[in-house]
Amino acid sequence: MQGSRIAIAKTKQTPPPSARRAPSGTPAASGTPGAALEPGADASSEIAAAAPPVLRGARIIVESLIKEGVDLIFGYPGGAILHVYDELYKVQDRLRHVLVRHEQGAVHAAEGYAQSTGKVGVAMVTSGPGATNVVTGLTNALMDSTPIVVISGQVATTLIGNDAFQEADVVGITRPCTKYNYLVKRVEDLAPTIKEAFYLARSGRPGPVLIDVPKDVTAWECPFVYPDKVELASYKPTIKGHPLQVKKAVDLMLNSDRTVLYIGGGVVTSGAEREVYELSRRLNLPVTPTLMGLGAYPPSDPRCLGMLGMHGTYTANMAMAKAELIINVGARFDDRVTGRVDKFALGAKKIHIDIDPASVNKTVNVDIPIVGDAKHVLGQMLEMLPDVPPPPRTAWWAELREMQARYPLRYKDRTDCIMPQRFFEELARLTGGRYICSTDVGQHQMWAAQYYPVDSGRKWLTSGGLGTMGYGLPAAVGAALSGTKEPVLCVTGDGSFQMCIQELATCVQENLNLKILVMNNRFLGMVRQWQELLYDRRYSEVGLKYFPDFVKIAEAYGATGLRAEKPEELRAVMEQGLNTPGTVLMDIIVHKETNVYPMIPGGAAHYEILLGPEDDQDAQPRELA
Ligand SMILES: Cc1ncc(C[n+]2csc(CCOP(=O)(O)OP(=O)(O)O)c2C)c(N)n1
Ligand SMILES: [Mg+2]
Repeated sequence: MQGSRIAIAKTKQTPPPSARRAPSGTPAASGTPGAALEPGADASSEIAAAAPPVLRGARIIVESLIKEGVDLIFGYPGGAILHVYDELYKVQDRLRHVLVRHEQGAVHAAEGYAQSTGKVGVAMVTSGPGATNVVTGLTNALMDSTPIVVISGQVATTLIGNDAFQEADVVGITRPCTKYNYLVKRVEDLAPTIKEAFYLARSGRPGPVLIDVPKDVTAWECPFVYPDKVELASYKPTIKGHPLQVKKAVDLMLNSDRTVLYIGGGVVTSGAEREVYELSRRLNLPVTPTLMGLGAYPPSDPRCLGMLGMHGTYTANMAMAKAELIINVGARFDDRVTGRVDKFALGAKKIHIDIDPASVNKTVNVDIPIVGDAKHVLGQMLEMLPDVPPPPRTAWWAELREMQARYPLRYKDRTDCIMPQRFFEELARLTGGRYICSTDVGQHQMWAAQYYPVDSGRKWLTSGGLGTMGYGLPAAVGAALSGTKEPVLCVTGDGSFQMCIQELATCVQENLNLKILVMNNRFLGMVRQWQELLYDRRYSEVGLKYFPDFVKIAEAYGATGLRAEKPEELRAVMEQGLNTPGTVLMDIIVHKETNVYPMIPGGAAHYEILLGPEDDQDAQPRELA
């Protein structure tokens, strides 16, 4: 985590203090933000006409957001951010605010919006508890390289450090979980800071940026000019790969047989799907995506080995263990992928393409590091490749095909209860993987990753790095508000769903076309699985002894609730749920004690992968709750 935060040397140009005006009294009195700009007026035309309009800080914030092209923000108001909410009220026709029910929901919604659109997601919260509630979301976005900007209110500059009401050291608290953060103490700094924040959030390795704005700064006035560029001498992300490194990598690729293309979320971020496909096609390379890279390569393509990692396919993991060359594009050798690092892919040379220099040689030393944007670097590689037919790699493919035939993803279906894998197969069959799908964290997430054939990286929303239970529903809210016409799926667990369940109100309030599928195993299933396998079945606090009736909860919030308990009900309930307009919750009761396989236990090597029992040993469900 330490390496994730960027260091920036500041050379900021700000207008002279004389440009600043004293606050013009009470919030009510300062409600008209500079005579030059009436509510709803277009600041840009005013600016072009004459001297810049004098606006109060709150108005500068909303005008700056509009200048950045933001038309939707997620948030929750409070005292310290009141001036800004007052301005939001006046620009409703240009900047839509969606009221969530918890600030964590606002940040995850901004993440879901960002992930599904490629744009920067924005959240706005008040000081103190409002701001501390965003810490999980910021950390989640940092780990998964999601571009978001969070604006938090702060107590007035005169009160900072006084233990004032709803004061928290938000810059201190969020320093390790943001790509960068700011405390803005002068109204003149607001517009340049917002410009810079958006640039930092979306450039290089994207990530979360927080801007903490004291209440008096939002009341002060100054001329509003939105900068048209950002100059940061010490922050210049490398886009183009070093030509010599690229050449070395291409030579190695051309001279290696047992090669694997290992792709991560960076492929989605840089929009390098086509280049990855081309590289795989022209070199006849097997491809394995990480959890974050799902959708970046067509799952039905014969060269796709399926997901890699702790619950990845046997073939994908063993391909890494047996490879002589691994080409990592936009992934970060996460421990869920490498397993035991000192035993990881010992026979393989490694090429690593990553835009973040801090991610290179961090956990795994590589032979050819290439810092640069994945799309750009792969483009350089494709240009260097000779125009010859793809190499057959006959022995390598034969070995991989044999593994695939021997150890496919499999499970034993049952007639007396719904097997979790059956749930996902049915969902895949009904949707073809074409809908945006968010997940929560746990067994359902892994089965979704294994069975939901998502056809684009931007349609797959999951908390990979942090593994945040509670992410799924608000992330789906953000995606559903991104302009998609199709339904958005949220696959969640009975535990995870209860972590941000309050966002059901946001779904109904916004009349979202959202289909929530609760894979209800009455357990914190993934933890139970570990306790079963690694703690001799001592189930410690993983059986949800009380759980509410999710159908009634959905109805209480004004959504539609459906339930399937028997295998013969599954398809009909899913069909009905997917075809019912608005927000629908499907409570799917599945077998309680099924495990996700394959599984590489934490700290084990790839070759220590555990396979599922061919015959289901969970045939007799054990009651524990
Ligand atoms: C906020 C948070 N707390 C705790 C965990 C640890 N954890 C990982 S998976 C899991 C169980 C999730 O249960 P559920 O949502 O029902 O999913 P299932 O595994 O049963 O599919 C827990 C507690 C976590 N990932 N996130
Ligand atoms: Mg569960």
